[in-house]
Amino acid sequence: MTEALIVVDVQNDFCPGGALAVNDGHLIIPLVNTMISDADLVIFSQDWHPLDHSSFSANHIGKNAFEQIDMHYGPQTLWPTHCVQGSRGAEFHADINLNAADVIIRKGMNKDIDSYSAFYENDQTTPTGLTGLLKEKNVSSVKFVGLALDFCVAFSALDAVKHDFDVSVVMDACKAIDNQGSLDSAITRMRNAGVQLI
Ligand code: VGL
Ligand code: ZN
Repeated sequence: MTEALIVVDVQNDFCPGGALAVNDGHLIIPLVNTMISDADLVIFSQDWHPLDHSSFSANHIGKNAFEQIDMHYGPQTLWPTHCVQGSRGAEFHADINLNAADVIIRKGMNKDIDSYSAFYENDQTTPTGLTGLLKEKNVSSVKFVGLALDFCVAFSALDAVKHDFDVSVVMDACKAIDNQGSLDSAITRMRNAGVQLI
């Protein structure tokens, strides 16, 4: 059986200088590159939004970034405009070993639904196809690294547990946004779900 390394959203907009920068986001890159060179199967996720995406505060009159709104699928945090398809901010950081990626999964393309997880959009039902890919490749365990720990990494890890993969998150190879307690809450949810935090 195979272990997959899932490298979540190591994109310019989540690194210092980017539109939704995660503090010290780029500092994980050397460790992630080492892990990539040791992995059987390497999957990158890429946040990839249209400019009119409903998670952008700019698309809601009178709303600011980091406010919550109610979407048809539940509460949604509004974000600064980030990872717009084809923009420099949406590109992978220049130092990550992109050449070693076996597969790149894009997410967040549907303007009406945000997608933190690399498995499902935030409605929890629209799949990206990643589960099928992992099953077909005989993957039994998945290890997550990347940005941001409290959003896309955590949501992806929680979905992976639901599909009975053996799931771990390498904490030193992640950085968090940590907005309004989001990091503590993500850690608690992952622990309770059986994600190994290593
Ligand atoms: C992410 C917020 C919005 C992430 C993506 O990669 O963690 N967070 N879009
Ligand atoms: Zn996004």
